[in-house]
Amino acid sequence: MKSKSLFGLFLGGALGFVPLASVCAQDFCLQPVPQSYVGSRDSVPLPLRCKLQFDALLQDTPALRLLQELFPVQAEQGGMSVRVGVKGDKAVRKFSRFVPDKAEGYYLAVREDGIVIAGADERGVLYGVRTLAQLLTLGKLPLVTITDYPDVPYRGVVEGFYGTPWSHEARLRQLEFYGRNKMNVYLYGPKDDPYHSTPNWRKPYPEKEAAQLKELVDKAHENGVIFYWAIHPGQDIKWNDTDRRLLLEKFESMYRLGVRAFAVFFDDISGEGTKAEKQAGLLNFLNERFVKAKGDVAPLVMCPTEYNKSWANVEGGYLTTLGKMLDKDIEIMWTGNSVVASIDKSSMEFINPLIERKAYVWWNFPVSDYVRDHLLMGPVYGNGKDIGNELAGFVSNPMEHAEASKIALYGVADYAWNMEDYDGGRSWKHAIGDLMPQNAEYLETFAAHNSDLGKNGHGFRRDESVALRSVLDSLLAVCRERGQLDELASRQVADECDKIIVSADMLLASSENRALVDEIRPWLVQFKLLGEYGKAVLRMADCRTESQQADFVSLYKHAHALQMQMYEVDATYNQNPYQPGVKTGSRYLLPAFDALFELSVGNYNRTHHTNLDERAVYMPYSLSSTVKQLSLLPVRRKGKTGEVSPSNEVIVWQTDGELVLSMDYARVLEDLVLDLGTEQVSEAFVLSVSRDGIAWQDIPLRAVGNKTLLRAEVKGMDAKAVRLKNISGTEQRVYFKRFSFAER
Ligand code: 14T
Repeated sequence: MKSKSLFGLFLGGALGFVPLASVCAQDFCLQPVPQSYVGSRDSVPLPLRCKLQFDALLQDTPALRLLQELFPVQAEQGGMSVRVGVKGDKAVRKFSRFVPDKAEGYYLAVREDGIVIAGADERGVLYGVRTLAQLLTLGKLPLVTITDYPDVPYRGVVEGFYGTPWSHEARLRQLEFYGRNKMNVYLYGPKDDPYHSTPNWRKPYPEKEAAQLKELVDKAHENGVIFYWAIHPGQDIKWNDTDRRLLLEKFESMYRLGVRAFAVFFDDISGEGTKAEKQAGLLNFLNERFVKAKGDVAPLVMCPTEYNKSWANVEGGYLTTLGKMLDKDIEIMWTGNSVVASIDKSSMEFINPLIERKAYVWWNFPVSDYVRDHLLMGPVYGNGKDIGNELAGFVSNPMEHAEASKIALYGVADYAWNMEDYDGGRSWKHAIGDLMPQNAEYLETFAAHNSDLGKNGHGFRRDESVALRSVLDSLLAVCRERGQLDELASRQVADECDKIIVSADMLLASSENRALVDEIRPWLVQFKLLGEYGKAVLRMADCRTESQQADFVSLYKHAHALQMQMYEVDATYNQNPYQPGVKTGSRYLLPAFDALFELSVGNYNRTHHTNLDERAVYMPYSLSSTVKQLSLLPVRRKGKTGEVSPSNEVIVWQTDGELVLSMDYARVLEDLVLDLGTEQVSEAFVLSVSRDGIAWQDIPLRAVGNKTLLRAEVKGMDAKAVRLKNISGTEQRVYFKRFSFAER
């Protein structure tokens, strides 16, 4: 089917067929890109009336309802004939041999005398109609033959992040979006829904929540999306008959709401719940007693406790046991080589043999629950395009910002449908055009500079500001060498700053996609300030002549005022307890502007023997650690308090491993608290303070209340550095929930 494209396209060119590229140009693209598209230059006027021909079984299906929406006026005579059906149906029997022999595949032909849509199954028919709907948005209907099917059987989204769950309205919009983009799965598993997880997984939903879930189930069905309801019972499950029964009852209550697909998540738990034999026993029980017994329930999906290679203890046998014991029709999720990772051939070759089936990939992108001050709005890239055959499913874990996540989700839909033809940059542009057609140019500018995650515990980074990066580099290089601005580079950066300001204003004022603008508003405000700051520092760096030098101090003050406003936005909005604040352009733009600021002030100070503060970012604390997982954690400061950003990973802390927080000069401490999530900390670890960074004094740790929070008696001490060290002589497994301190 693939090789046709090239051959068919070249040959087609001579015969008047147009290649795929022309149906996927700037302005129009079938989404997701079909496997095979053969078109001619000819088209017919959009049919106003049509004569629908279908078998009775199609009567009450989403495919037919959509078709009736597309052609509201039906005609017995004179209209265009539209034949539609599942392979084998009478209406499309003549076309059986053209239908791809793949689940959810379809054959769509538009001819002068009529349209044919023949699906391999019911969802295939719906997808054929979806593709036709896209063609109908063109001014004329092109004469085409499309043969299409997905590379990955299950494609979609797992709402599995920590943080504020999506709103009901956001979910309804998502389900429509998945339908339009041929995604067939939505796994409902928000970590902060108490009825999904501990403490309330055993209880049925209250009435209001239940009614909303039912509405979601119906919406999913109408859009050809399988609504998976997931449960996360592992933190306190008892491996006994009572909990088995309670699980069955909960599933029954969800079944009554219309749910016909279930998942069980065992991620991010510790203790009894993590045992492979017990998990497999329970899942097989549910498979037999519920899924099989009902007969109309989709295959079970489970998320294992060791859900990525870096946590997989192969000798320990957890995954092998699941692979052997779990019924073969139960899907097993997998995030790749680490929690957040690109998925490639070798990652699939590692996991599939272990679990004796194709892994169902849970891709942790664009989830931002560990970098909540950033927006991840860049393209989807980095996953292998040769793994279509190794996957049972590919689902994306998104941001708590539902609309903003759609850029990445559009890319995931495109990728999982047709990997070989996937082009991340192209898909990204089309996603933006789909979200805000009238403001695409502005949204693109915003998204281009809001892609990276910043420094984070998972070490996962994304490209950002791609088009401007080399310009910024040369601007800085020339400025460092010659103390002046490269004119061309400076003009390009100034132009981009103008675009940034205009984009922020246009988006802030736009009502084209209010839900999106509401989600990203603080970042838009910050973005505009960033553009203004960029222009201000360019003017500072441009002050060469004597007369201009007189202006320098006022330009300096303006840049400083903008720095303060950016600090204010960062300290005011999005104040979640994990990564509070609002970061934008943080990978290249802001650092480049800060560097330019510092260079200019330095130059000025030297020539004028002045003492203006050269620091663009005032960050008195820095962190170093011999514990690998801690060494990447960012440190932040707000007012007089500082903290190391918490991690939700289990930290493997080797003996003698230490974490050192250093300050620019000795400061008087007021308080210091830490929480490693366990109670044995005071024996295994020692906290020390140093006033010079050389000699250390050990400080006792005392429990605060009866929890795992500890306080160090540091009040009034001079500290240039604080150190936490594992002195137990053995490896410690702890959490890193809190490490914060206050200065006097
Ligand atoms: F189930 C998994 F596949 C998974 O990825 N679980 C969580 C997920 O809910 C979360 O959104 C995602 C990104 O933070 O990563 C997992 O959460 C973690 C990751 C950790 F490294 C929870 C604890 C961790 F230590």
